[in-house]
Amino acid sequence: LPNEGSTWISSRNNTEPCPEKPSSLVGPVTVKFVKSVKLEEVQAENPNVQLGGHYSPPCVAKDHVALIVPFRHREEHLRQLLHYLHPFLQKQQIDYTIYIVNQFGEKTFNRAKLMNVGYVEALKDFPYDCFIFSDVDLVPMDDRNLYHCYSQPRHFAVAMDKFGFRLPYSGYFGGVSGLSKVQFLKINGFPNNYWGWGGEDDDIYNRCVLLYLNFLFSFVHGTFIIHVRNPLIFCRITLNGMKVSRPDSNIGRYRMIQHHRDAKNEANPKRFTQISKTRWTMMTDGLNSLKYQLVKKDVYPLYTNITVDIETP
Ligand code: UD2
Ligand code: MN
Repeated sequence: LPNEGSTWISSRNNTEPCPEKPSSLVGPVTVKFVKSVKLEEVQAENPNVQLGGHYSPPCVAKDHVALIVPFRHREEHLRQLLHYLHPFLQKQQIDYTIYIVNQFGEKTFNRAKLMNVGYVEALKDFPYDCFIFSDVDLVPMDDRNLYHCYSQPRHFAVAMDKFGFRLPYSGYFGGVSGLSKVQFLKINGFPNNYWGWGGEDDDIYNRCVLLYLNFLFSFVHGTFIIHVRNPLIFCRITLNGMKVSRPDSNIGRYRMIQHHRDAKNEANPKRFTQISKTRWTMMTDGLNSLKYQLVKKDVYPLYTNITVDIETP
């Protein structure tokens, strides 16, 4: 692994910062899931990707991105994702590594907890400052949708084919999202308690905006006076307030590989009550309460695999 003798070769003898908008971008890219993909082919097509699924552009990138994918039994989807994503990210001149976080065993799936594990384990390899969380079955259709971090938590997958290329509701945060390390720490990471399908993305959305709402709330209820009298508190709360940022819907376009609901990922019946309580649960459920057993970590040519036992509800 990179921190053990550092096997990654930095192409940064160049000290030029990467451009805001690389000239290699073309806009819409064709995404078709027709033939099945072989990993050897993807490897041959991407000679500049280094062991573990790492790439450094020939310029100094703004952030170091860990791209984290929650995973179990979706091998064909993973091959498609790697086939499209590696060329996409290199064209964008992103400094990145792809992490596949594979849930060990056959118990109920937990997407958000796997993403927390990805965050913690990636940081053991390298001091990443940006984390992008992506479903394994979502492929971006426009290379201007830049996979780096923004001044606010980013929701990338705004226009998916399965929702008629529109945002299904204004608080939607599913599919692909990205937070800087600072933003991720502010919200105590993601929830660990959403077992099965659904709700965890809304909880994450709540975590991001509640800090902001909490500020407005105290503003309305007069605590604001105290905040004004005590500029330290005022500044702290104001700075914590976050909003979600998004690309234009003509740029944030995605195709999802069609699939059925997986076994052991049935809809979580508790999700509605859970979402209504984020405000009270977020500071005790998250990164600070994360427990798991690492089963194994392997570096493959196109990605780093983390197999993890996240136990059961
Ligand atoms: C939607 C959201 C997703 C998440 C989910 C609710 C879209 C495109 N995505 O996905 O972000 O909020 O609802 O939990 O609307 N996975 C596996 N193996 C499994 C089960 C899940 O690898 O057995 C992973 C995989 O990365 C998959 C993701 O979890 O893409 C989400 O699961 P899904 O694709 O079955 O759910 P979907 O498409 O409704
Ligand atoms: Mn899906």
